[in-house]
Amino acid sequence: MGVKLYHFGLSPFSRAVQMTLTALGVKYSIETIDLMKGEQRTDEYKKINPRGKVPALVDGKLSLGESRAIACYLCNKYASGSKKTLYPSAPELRAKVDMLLYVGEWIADTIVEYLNIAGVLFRGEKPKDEKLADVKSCLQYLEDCLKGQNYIAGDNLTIADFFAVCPLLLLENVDFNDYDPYPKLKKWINTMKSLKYFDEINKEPMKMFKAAFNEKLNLPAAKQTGF
Ligand SMILES: N[C@@H](CCC(=O)N[C@@H](CS)C(=O)NCC(=O)O)C(=O)O
Repeated sequence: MGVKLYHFGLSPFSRAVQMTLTALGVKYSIETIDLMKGEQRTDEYKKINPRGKVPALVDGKLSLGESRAIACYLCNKYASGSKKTLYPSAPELRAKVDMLLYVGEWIADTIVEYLNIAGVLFRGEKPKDEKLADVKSCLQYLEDCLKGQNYIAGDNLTIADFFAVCPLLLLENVDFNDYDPYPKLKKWINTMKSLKYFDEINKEPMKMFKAAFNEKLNLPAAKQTGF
């Protein structure tokens, strides 16, 4: 039956799982669940993920929701050789990655709240400028993590990096490109962008996001950043 990812490209959680699958070299198929059309709410999809959220994964008889649980499962099952560092087994290293996966949820929630994505796309609202300070706290947190190390959980690339970078892309594809106060973060984002599978997973969805979001906001071309 193989591994199947239920996916929607605009979802940072979904793309982080896709990056995990690709980094591990797992063969998988994709079924798009179009959130814009409400496909996550069908009875059929709720049999796969009763929460009605993307992503979800089916691997044989296992159906799994929750992106971080999915990424950890994939590493536990499929990582071999040098790929094991994506989710290290040494308790101290793993604890750090686990912690940063939870932090990744805070980062994603904070960015999504600031951008007010559903409000902008569906209700004619604007981003919540008053939440920008919270976003900056997240950026500073990551900047501090990167002190003396190349990746957020240490010297190796881990799944925590995928879960941190994917929501940040939403930000920079709207109006935020001011990484000057965060030089280590800027370098890390460029390192992430240089991964050979980065563009194939992120580029097209982010173009779509940027076009849809900026059109709703009527942003002048000069303010449009990102890819
Ligand atoms: N904690 C969940 C969150 C998943 C989630 O919120 N997914 C969003 C897309 S980013 C979704 O499916 N939203 C559709 C909805 O709420 O109807 C995870 O990490 O998988």
